[in-house]
Amino acid sequence: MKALVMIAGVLVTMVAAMPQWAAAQSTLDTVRARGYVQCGVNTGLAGFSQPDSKGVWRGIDVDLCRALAAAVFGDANKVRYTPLTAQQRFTALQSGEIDVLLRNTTWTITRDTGLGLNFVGVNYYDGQGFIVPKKLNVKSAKALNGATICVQPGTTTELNLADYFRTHKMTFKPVVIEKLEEVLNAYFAGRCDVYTTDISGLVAIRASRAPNPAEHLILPEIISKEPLGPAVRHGDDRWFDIVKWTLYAMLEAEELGLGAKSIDQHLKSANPSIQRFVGASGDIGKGLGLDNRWAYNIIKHVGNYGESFERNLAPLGFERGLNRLWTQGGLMYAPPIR
Ligand SMILES: N[C@@H](CCC(=O)N[C@@H](CS)C(=O)NCC(=O)O)C(=O)O
Repeated sequence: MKALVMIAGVLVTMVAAMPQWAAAQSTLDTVRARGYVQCGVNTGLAGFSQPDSKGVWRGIDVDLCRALAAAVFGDANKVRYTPLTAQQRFTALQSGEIDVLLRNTTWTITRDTGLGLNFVGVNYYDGQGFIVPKKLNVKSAKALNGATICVQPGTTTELNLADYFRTHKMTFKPVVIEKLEEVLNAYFAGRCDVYTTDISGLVAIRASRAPNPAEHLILPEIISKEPLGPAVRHGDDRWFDIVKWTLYAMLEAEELGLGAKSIDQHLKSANPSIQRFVGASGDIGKGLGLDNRWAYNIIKHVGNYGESFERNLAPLGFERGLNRLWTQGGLMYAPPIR
């Protein structure tokens, strides 16, 4: 009897410890065994993740997903995408349907501590704003008292909106619609006076979706901090490291002046930072459980952060702003790759 109780006790302890252990081992192994990275992305937001006219996904979130595939497989095409609304995104990560959430998601403490996930870093520093048709003749968010406002549920947007109006002792009528497509139809059809989301979303939508972009004004107020970045599951440390350093490799490459076209010319560079980066010296890739050419592969096949920004966001009218490198007055700063 005693022996039985003891065995049961040991079993219970093992099972209790298992999810941690399994998660710590598994995502990199799962990705390798499966042969591709499954990324949770937007349902389609220009500049971040959106299929082009040929059905090829493009955007800075897509580039980060491709960079992960390049780091793991040496092939940026070993990726698949799961389009997710704001409300679906965290469940998809928790359930294991996706390996990483790369979908303009704001890093907040409650998401970090309450949802069983870990934010990896920031790939776009943003803030929330408002867009209005110019014909309403509104020049400031402070003049929005009583407005009808379109917003998506399950977002920080919804919460900041309520805070902002309460703080400024104003009222508003929310029109809450889950799907981006539908909320935009509502705004462009005049079912709400205002649409609110991250300013990146407003800039992208005005450039890519407005029948006439010049008819819409993004108001000057930035009402929140929205650091957007990838998230992985809690207890998935090895995978967490890989996603984190993939993002940092893209930033570091920009700082080192290494781009998709130029990196091959630097393979024999005498600069020790570049030698480590391209895997010519040291065992940095091995430390991540990857090939030593992991970072070279990212840059060769996808490019550095600045190149991704130029390709995806600059054509929509985005400024680098806070997303400049720290050496150029921005917030983008990668810890040393050494
Ligand atoms: N950053 C905010 C908002 C993110 C968000 O979902 N924004 C909307 C508007 S730009 C969006 O991406 N919609 C696209 C979709 O639903 O697929 C958050 O993390 O809650």
